[in-house]
Amino acid sequence: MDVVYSPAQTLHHAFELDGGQLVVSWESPIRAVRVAERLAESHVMVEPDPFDRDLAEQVHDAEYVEFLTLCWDRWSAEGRGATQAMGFTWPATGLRDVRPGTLDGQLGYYSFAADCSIGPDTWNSVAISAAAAQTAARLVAERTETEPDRPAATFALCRPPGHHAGRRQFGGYCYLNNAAIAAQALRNRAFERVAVLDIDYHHGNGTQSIFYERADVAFCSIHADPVEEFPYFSGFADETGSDHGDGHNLNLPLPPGTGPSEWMATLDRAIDWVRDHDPDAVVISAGVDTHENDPISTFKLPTPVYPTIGTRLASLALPTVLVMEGGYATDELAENVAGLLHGFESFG
Ligand code: SP5
Ligand code: ZN
Repeated sequence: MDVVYSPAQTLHHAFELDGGQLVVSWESPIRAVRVAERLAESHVMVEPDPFDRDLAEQVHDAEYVEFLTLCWDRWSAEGRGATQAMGFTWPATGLRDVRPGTLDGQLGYYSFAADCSIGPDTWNSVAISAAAAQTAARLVAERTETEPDRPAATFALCRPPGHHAGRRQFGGYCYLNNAAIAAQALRNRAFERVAVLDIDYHHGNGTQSIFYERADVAFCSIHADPVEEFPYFSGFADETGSDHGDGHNLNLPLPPGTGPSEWMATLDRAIDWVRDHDPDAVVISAGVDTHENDPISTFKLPTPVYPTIGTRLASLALPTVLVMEGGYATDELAENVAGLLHGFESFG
């Protein structure tokens, strides 16, 4: 399969509040560098199309996208360019969800976590990362038209990741929701029903919330139980969708420390659920922070399991956009991602 990626996605770097201190983010540019180097040995690398802002505004509020584009300029115009922009107060329960006029107020209004800052290159990398997902969806749509009997698949090497970003909230290292953008792009083509299957270690709260009331995009996530793990306030098993989306959301939380046999059995449940929804195309939120050496996660998947995961995903036999999400074990990341793709490609 082709890989969509631009080196401009490495320009962004951020800080996160961890253990009471602002530190360099685990979500480092080296992640993309290593994965791209590795995949270039075995795959055709494609440059992303120009960022489609109208498409992004189908899954994000236009005012939020505008905020992201201008945030750094406003921050540096206030003379604060020596640090990165980050909120410090949020409209939590009991407070009013009103949009403030000042930058500090808006940074809180438009985010939900202090693990995600905005610097001089953030918007550039974020837009190009989203464009990688958008382009992968276009390639899958076009290939499905020319070869309808052979399920097309493309890998969007997204960095920064996207699945925590909601309609108007950044957080969890995510600013624009790449997987949601890919799913919407597929919907805008010939695909009537799309399923997003999220295998990142963390719950894809942003993707869930974007599609929660919609029947045309189903969402299923396997992740660490939010009772114990980020994002804490979303990802419980009783979140099943609402309004038109009722029954179109499935969360499969697992305890910290979950190992490969339990995780693979859960993947089989997720795949059965997706198949029951009979989608025309699928988006995989492909995080590999489930790996046993991941520095911020607790699952225990060993490297040799990723090809098996890829093969199972391919057994859906559907047009597929794979979107990279998390994965912070920088020494093993490229091998795990390559293994996932090779396993996918070996199916059939
Ligand atoms: C896309 C994605 O995987 N986002 C994850 C965001 C998680 N942010 C909170 C991380 C808290 C990490 N605490 C680590 C303690 C290890 N010393
Ligand atoms: Zn994650």
